[in-house]
Amino acid sequence: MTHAPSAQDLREKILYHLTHTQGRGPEFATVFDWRLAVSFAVRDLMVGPWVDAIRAARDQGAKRVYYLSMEFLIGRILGDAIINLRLEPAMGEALTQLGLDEQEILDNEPDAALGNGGLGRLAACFMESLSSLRCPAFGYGIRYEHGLFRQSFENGQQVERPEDWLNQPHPWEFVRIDYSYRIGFKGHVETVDGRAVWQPGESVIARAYDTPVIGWGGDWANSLRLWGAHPTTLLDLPRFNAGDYTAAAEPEALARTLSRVLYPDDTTESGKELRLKQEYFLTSAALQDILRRFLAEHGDLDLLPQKVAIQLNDTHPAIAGPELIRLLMDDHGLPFARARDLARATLNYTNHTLLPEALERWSTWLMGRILPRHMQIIQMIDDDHRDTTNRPAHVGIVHNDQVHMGELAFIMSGKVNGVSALHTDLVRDTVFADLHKLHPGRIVNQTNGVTPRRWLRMSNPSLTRLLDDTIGTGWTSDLDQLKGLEAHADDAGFRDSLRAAKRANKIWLSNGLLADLGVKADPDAIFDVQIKRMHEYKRQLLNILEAIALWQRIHDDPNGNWAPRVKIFGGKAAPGYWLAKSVIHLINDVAATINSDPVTSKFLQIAYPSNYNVSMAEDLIPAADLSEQISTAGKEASGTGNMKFTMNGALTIGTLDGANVEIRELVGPENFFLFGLTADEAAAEKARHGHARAAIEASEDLKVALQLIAEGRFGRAESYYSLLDRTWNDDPFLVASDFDAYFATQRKVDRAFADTADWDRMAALNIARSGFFSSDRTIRGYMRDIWDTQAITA
Ligand code: 26W
Repeated sequence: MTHAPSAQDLREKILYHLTHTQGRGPEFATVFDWRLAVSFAVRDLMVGPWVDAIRAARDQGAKRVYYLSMEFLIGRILGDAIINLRLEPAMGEALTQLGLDEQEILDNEPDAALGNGGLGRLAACFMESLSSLRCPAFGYGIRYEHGLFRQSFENGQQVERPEDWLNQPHPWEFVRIDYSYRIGFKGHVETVDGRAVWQPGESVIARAYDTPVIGWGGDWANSLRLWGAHPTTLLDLPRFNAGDYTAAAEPEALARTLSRVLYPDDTTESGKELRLKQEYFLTSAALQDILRRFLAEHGDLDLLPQKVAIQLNDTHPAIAGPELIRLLMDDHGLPFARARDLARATLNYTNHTLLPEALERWSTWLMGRILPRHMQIIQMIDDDHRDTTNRPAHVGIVHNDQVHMGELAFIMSGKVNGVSALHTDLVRDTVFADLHKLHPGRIVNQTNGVTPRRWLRMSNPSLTRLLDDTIGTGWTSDLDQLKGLEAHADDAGFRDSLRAAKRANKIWLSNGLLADLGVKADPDAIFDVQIKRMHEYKRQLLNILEAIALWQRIHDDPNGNWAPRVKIFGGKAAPGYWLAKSVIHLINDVAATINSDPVTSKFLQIAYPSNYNVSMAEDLIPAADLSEQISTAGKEASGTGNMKFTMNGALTIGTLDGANVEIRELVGPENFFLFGLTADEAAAEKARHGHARAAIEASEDLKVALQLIAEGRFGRAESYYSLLDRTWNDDPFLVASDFDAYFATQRKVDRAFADTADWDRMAALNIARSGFFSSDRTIRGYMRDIWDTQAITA
């Protein structure tokens, strides 16, 4: 960016927008008015680099990256834009001069919660890194009117309410009515002079809404293009005039359902017709827009793979294979084989989960009804793959009247990647073992990463100041520079400053927990944090059972030298996932009993703030001492929260799962609290009949904890009979088998935390060695190994 505006400049720009955009005088302005005025002032500084970036990419005929995702878990935008435009400290000064509280202004912005969890947040981190690396790219998603539901607790149980971030003006988007595409559904396919012609039975308009994504340094911005659904006909006037008002509005209502709400499931495919229509709505609009831009710059379709790289964020946009072939064959007259090769050389697919219930399969009946032409093309792709490879009979896309979207995405992609080293090995050895044998070089690994701008510089100013003072600011765009901290890990002064930075965050959080939840969180206690979606494989149950066992131990020896601990949980359960919801209920019931227990309350407190989201993560992670990454080995594809905690100086207690393996390798096994079965051992244990009961019988602590629940010490025992029954008789995620190891490791954490110098040294080394987990490194890997794209230097 040319020159960083001064506080004076910013104050004038803000007052300009308050008057001219908000139409308010300062004395009448609400926090909302000020927040909009500040946002427009900041946005003005983004549009220049944005327009320049689009122009530079076009003028240089640059290869573009297109990231197709059903989810972008963006969170708030204002704070991140201020950081990336390098507007601090001028913005802080300007707001103070205007008599405004910066945090209050920032907190007034609703989260853009257009995602469920890891996959959606990764997409948002990737967009920020693509801009920070000046890599020409577009993110394509859906402009859901309602993002992930708002969670509240009633009698300790999760209640969902619609989220409506758009019920107020949204300052960051630009509507692009000139970029609108017709999206067809249903109908039938005719053959006209030998070419297939699809006659859709119904259609909607996809309209583009663009949000600039500014990179670090503020001199490049890419577009996040979100599609909103609009009716082809606004109002059925004859019906309206006939007084049938609801029927008259039906076209509008029907169309808008396509972008009305985000599906809140993050591991179980819904199988719902509307979900398939949403996936096609996004994919077709994106591909039509990509081909329009490509053809505007390059006439020859054979150049497509040289100028376009498309990444499919899991199987959700996997219909892209058949859709691109349809557009190339039916609209551009290419023969199948050429269309197939061009599509395969352009498309790439990332797998984010091995959970069988998360792998999308659509019935051939539903696919044939909603997308008749695509069902034909899917069959052509499957037949062609059968005929051009000597694949075993059981391998393929269509079988048992279902279209397997993972296989379709694999077969139609140039590169397929997993999201951590362990996960990619498991992808090769399990879910895609047969296809891996047929296409040995296709699967590559790209271990996930997170953006250090939002997850360190923006959300942890106290640590950021210490880093800047100790090693300069270069780490923000080159995270490997954190390595420079190693030399300071043995310096008591540095360690004290590190502890002071963490303590400042803990005190801030402690005040919030007291005010909002009435929980007394002693800043000298271990802040032990588990924040992520509620799911059995993430084993929040193991964590709360350990809390109950510890509580009992303290009762057995109230004068023991117990390390004070505050357990903090955060996470939503998919509305239909009743078992995860009963774990939420249990955590809240256990908290109610333990927090008010006079014998133990000074040693153990449990806090579960509701409505965990990106903004809450930004508040909790900087204040954490201990990061809970305790999934059953082999189940968490990567994890990204684990990376955020590590670079914020929290130590990890975890299993050898997902990216935990690489975190432990890089920070040093001695600076990581490892426990539990490995992925292979877990698979063997799971196959062992009666493993649950045997493990429980062998663990006194666990048996007591389960007994206390069954006795109704935490709310009504009946609420947990099915949870207890499943744990005793099934325990599919080996909570019982890993319990004692986990309990013992937590006691190790207690002892380690007491040695403040050593703990701080370990924390310093975790930060110093977290450089690898920057999403800049990850994106450079995709650019090198998958997209073959370069950054635009000048
Ligand atoms: C069809 C329903 C559905 C929706 C979302 C199924 C599966 C998903 C996602 C793939 C679930 C998800 O978010 N996976 C997480 O992706 C992260 C980013 O790669 C990983 O770090 C997590 O380990 C993985 O669980």
